Amino acid sequence: MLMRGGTSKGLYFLARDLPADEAARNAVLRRMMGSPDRRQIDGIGGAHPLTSKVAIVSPSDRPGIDVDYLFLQVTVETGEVKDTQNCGNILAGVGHFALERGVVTAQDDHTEVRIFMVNSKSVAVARVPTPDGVVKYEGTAVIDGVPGAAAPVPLAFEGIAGATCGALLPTGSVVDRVNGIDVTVIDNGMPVIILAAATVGKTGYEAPAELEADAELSQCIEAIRIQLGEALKLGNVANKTVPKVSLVAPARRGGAICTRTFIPHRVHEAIGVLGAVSVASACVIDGSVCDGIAAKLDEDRATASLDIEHPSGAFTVELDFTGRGNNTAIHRTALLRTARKLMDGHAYVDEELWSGGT
Ligand code: NQM
Repeated sequence: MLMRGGTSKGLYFLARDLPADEAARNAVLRRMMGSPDRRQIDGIGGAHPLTSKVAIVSPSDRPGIDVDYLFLQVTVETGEVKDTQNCGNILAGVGHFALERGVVTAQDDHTEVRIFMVNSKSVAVARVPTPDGVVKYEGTAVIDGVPGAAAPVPLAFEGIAGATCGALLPTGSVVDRVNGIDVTVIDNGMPVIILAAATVGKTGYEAPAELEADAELSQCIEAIRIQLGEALKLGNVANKTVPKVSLVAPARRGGAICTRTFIPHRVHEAIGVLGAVSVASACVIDGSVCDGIAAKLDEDRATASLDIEHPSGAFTVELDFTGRGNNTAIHRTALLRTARKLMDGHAYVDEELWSGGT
């Protein structure tokens, strides 16, 4: 099934419909998407990292969990298939897909689908509208970065802090200095390196294409990523999709903070779901790079609803938290997405790929 999940688009499969062998599965997926090729002309991928994504869904045997969701990124230019990151946008369609395929039984009005996110070994709960037991896509919810309106899908997350790097603040510090630039490294579901746009000579309000065209900036960001990748025990991240890098600046449209996010070699047209959650989390941590740039929160705060501005609008993240600075703990994260079924059918790849050919 081809679905839009949040501001991304991808192919959704039941695990049993793909080859069990990982190499054969990846060969099928890259061929189906049309990679390696910048235009993905011989496949159904959308020729951008945000539209070259895959969700693999299976019934779960974990207690209290309905389905397991494995996210795979098919790298447009190289055809590599990577499972190193999670994706909260594609996640937005997983509940609908599981209901459509009969893996989960619809309740009346809405169905809560409990999803184990295999990449980050953490749990998300999607509240899918199912009036009269039928998945509903039409509605009045609007998310920035997607034209029009659709049915709302509230998502809540459990246990996402440190999902990839082991701790909310994986370096153990609220701020680190790398190559002379202050950064906050944070992992609340997605490892993100945050730096003030001004420290790399940017306003933070540039268009994604303008940032992508700046070779000097790309080199500077990549050098920081590579150094921190080693420090975070992620190995050589030159060829990995994490950590992401967000440049932050004061909000311009009444939100909490403004972002431009490298994912990491293209600049996001909006911001990833868990990427936004990680930036929002840094906004509630005293002394982080966001402190002094983000809108001030009340002193005795324990919850926050933060509008994370991005190139195509803003993304609202709700957080419940305790503690301050290095001792901050985030207990609840919730947000709103929409998703839409676009197409359901057969995609064709060379016969021999199904049996393990490359
Ligand atoms: O951060 C893009 C997207 C994403 C990831 C990326 C995402 C997330 O917008 O949870 O959703 O950062 O590669 O799909």
